[in-house]
Amino acid sequence: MLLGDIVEMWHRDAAGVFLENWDMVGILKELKKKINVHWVAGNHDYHLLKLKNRAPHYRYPFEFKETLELVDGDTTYRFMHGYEFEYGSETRFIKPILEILCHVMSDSEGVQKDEMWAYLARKMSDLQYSIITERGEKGNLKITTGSIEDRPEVRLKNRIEGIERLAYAEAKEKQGQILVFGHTHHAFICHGERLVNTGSWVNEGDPYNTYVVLQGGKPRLFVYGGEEISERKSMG
Ligand SMILES: [Mn+2]
Repeated sequence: MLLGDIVEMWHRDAAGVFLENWDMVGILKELKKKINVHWVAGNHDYHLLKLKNRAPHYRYPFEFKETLELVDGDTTYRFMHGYEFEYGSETRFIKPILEILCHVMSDSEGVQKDEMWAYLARKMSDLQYSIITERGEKGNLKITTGSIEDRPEVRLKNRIEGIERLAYAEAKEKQGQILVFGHTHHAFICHGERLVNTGSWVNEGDPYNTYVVLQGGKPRLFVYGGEEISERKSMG
């Protein structure tokens, strides 16, 4: 199960990023001969949802899903990337914007930001500036500003708790389900083991290179080539 943001389509030409990562695609295609490989799209590779297999005309090596449920005995594992928990009720408005960001094709002449990207990022930043307001602890109005250009660990730093709280509320709602998400780069399994974050393979998180094994209704979190993370996070 690949849980989204596998490739960065916001800052890169969509064809270029896959050419550059062709070895990864090859490895996944090989893996597909032995096991089922599922790919849930994230906010940075959102455009993949548009790639639908329509034989005999279009044949992609994977089906790309927005969410996916897999049943294992009495347990249903529900997979989603998790950007929905960042955007909350704004999710339906942000989706067309995610799609546009994937289309910017912004590595023209090998630079990270072309004019179109710079323009959109500025517009998006203005938009974020006006909508991200929240109440502080003591009822004080707190205005948090952020830019879509910030790297995830900067952009999400003060928001991870809120994202995790929304994800936990979602997980609690559905009995017999384990909700598995990513997006925040912050790996954990909650007390009661109803909510799991798989972490990331970008070397910014602590720990990173984490993965989750789901078997018999029980999630387990590991560092690749390292130990199992057996502590469980209190969600209040
Ligand atoms: Mn994401």
